[in-house]
Amino acid sequence: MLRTALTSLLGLEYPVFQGGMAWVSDGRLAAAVSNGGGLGIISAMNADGAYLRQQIQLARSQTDRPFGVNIMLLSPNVEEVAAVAAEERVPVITTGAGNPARYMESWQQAGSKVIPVVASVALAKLAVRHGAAAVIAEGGESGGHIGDLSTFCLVPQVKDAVDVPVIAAGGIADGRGLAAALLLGADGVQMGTAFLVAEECPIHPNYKKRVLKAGDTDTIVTGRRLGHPVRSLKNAFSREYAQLEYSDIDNATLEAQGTGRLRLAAVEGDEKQGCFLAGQCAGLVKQERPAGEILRQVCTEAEILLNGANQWVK
Ligand code: TUI
Repeated sequence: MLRTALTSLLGLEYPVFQGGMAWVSDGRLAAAVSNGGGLGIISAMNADGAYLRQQIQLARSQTDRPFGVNIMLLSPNVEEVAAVAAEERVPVITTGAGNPARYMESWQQAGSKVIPVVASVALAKLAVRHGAAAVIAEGGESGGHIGDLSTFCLVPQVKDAVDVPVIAAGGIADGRGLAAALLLGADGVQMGTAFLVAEECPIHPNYKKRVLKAGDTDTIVTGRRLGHPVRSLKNAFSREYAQLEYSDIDNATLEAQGTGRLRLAAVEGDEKQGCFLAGQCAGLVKQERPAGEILRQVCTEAEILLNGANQWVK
C-alpha cells in the first residue's frame, strides 16, 4: 500500500491524479479513474458552463468517490466555468495555463480543495499563499501547454518551497516514474498520456493508435513564438506549424492555424491535420487497458521498486 500526505488529504487508494485534458477527460473517464482508486479529473477545456455541469452530473452518476474539475485559465469561458465549479461544489479544482489567484477564494468558500498546476517555484508559493491545498508541479516533458523546467528539477525545488502536498507531473507513465517522483519529494503523481489509452477514454481510436505507436523522439513543441508552447505528437500539422513559426507570417495568422486542431485529433481522428497532444512518455505507453488496471499496475510496480530500494544502501 502506498500511503502519502496526498492519499490522506483526499481519501484516495492510490496517490495518482488523471490529468484534465481538453477533448479527452470527460465525466466517464474521470469516474472510471476515481472508481479505480485515483482522482479522476474532468476538463472544462474551452467549453461553456452547461457542458461542465453535464459532465459533473455524469461523473456523480457513475462514482461516489471524490473527483476533480480542471479549469484551463486561458479559456474564453473561464469566468462561467469557474462559477459552475463553485456552484457544483466539486471536491477538487485543479487549474492550468495561468495564475488562478482571483478565483481561489470563491472555490474555497464552496468547500473545494484547490490544487493548481504550477511550472515554477514562484507560482507554487503564490498559490499556497492564496490557500492551495496542494500543488501539481508539472515539468516540460508533459503533453499540451508546458513550462520551461523539467520534472526532475522542478519537483524537488517546489517541495522545498511549500508546506503542502506536491504532485509531480510530466513524463510519468509507469511505476518507475511514480517511485522516482516519490523519491524526489512528491506526495503523488498526475498522469495524462498514460490515460489516453484507457478503455474508458473517449478519444478517437486513431489517437490511441498514434500514442501506442509513438517512440521516445516522436513529440515536438510548437507555439513558443506565441508564448504558449504546446507539446504534441509529430505529424504533418505539427511539422508544418513548426516551420511556419520561423516564417514571416503574422502572429494572428499563425494562431488561426491552430484553431480547432484538438477537436480534429480527438473527435475526428484526423491523423494529418489534427493536433495530438501527448507527453514525452508516450513511448512508455504500450497497451489499451481499463483505467483501474493502469492505476493498479503503476502503483504495484512502484511499491515493489520502493520495497527493493535498500539494495543500493550498504
Ligand atoms: O494547462 C496545461 N496543459 C494544457 S492547456 C491546453 S489548451 C491550450 N491550447 C493552446 C494554448 C494554450 C493552451 C493544452 N494543454 N497544463 C498545465 C500547465 N500549466 N502547464 C504549464 C502551466 C503553467 C505555465 C505557466 C501554469 C502557470 C504558468 O504561469 C503563468 C502565470 O501567469 O504566472
